[in-house]
Amino acid sequence: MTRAGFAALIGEPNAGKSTLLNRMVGAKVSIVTHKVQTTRARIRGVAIEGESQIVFVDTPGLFRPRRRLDRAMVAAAWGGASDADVIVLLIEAHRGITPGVEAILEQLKDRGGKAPVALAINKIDRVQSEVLLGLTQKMNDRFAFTETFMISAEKGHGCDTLKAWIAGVLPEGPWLYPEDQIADLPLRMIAAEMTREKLTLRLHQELPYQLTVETESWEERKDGSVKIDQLVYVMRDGHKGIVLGNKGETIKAVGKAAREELEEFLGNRVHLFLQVKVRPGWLEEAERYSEMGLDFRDGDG
Ligand SMILES: Nc1nc2c(ncn2[C@@H]2O[C@H](COP(=O)(O)OP(=O)(O)OP(=O)(O)O)[C@@H](O)[C@H]2O)c(=O)[nH]1
Ligand SMILES: [Mg+2]
Repeated sequence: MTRAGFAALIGEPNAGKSTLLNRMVGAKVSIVTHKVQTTRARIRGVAIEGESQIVFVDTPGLFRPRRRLDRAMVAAAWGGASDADVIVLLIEAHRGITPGVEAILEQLKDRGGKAPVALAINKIDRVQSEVLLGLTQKMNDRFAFTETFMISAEKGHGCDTLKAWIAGVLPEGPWLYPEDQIADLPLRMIAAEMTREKLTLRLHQELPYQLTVETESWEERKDGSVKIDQLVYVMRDGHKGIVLGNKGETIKAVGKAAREELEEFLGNRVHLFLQVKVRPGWLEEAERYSEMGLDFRDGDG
């Protein structure tokens, strides 16, 4: 008897959803940074626990959207939750019940789906254990969670217990993916995300939110290596200069870091070519959204 289904990870930006997905899958499928709003679309990672196949759905953080991109991201996150067999709400132990968490709880109540909702208090490595009891109590007073877990997605504490619980509540049925598949995301998109992660880590302030990366071409060569061309879209000339850096040193460092990670992921040599393009209106272009795996129309209104 096998089980299979979707477990959506939701929460505020920076709660640790992507870190948890990667830990559950055992590979880096979703990019992680210390900045908010890193994940932009729904990213699926597949994990096996006993007879269960768990398809973890990493989602963009839930926050009050302003721009079209924000709205599309938040819609993708709630979409991930509504399709799921289990929902895991991540909150940060050291931040507690923020206004953002309150807002998510209100929406969870309104949406009233049938899927069990678990609470995962993440980053427990950052607090004294006394804090956790009170937080668990307060959260459960506000919402009828099926179960509460205390975890550190980064250090791994509590993650096995959470995984085993999810495996047990998934519906009975055949597995959804081949046994050896760990992600459901085109390689070209994974590659673009890796570059975007390196850019986000290196650039300051608002710039990472105003750029996007797309894989233009992917060519496997006879010697087994892969040639990848990517475009970095920015909104202004000034941004292009910042992304390139003095004598091109920033883009060079970004390209090197992304290439190394891609080589590890693919187990092949990679030749990565990055080009920066100024495109003032990219945030309003439907094609950019489909490249990101987002629905353009979700950004309307
Ligand atoms: N101390 C500590 N840091 C953590 C833990 N889990 C995640 N982090 C850090 O929190 C930051 C955000 O992690 P992400 O996994 O990108 O968070 P996210 O929820 O996916 O964020 P968005 O994609 O922006 O919504 C990163 O710097 C992580 O290293 C944890 O258990 N303990
Ligand atoms: Mg994320």
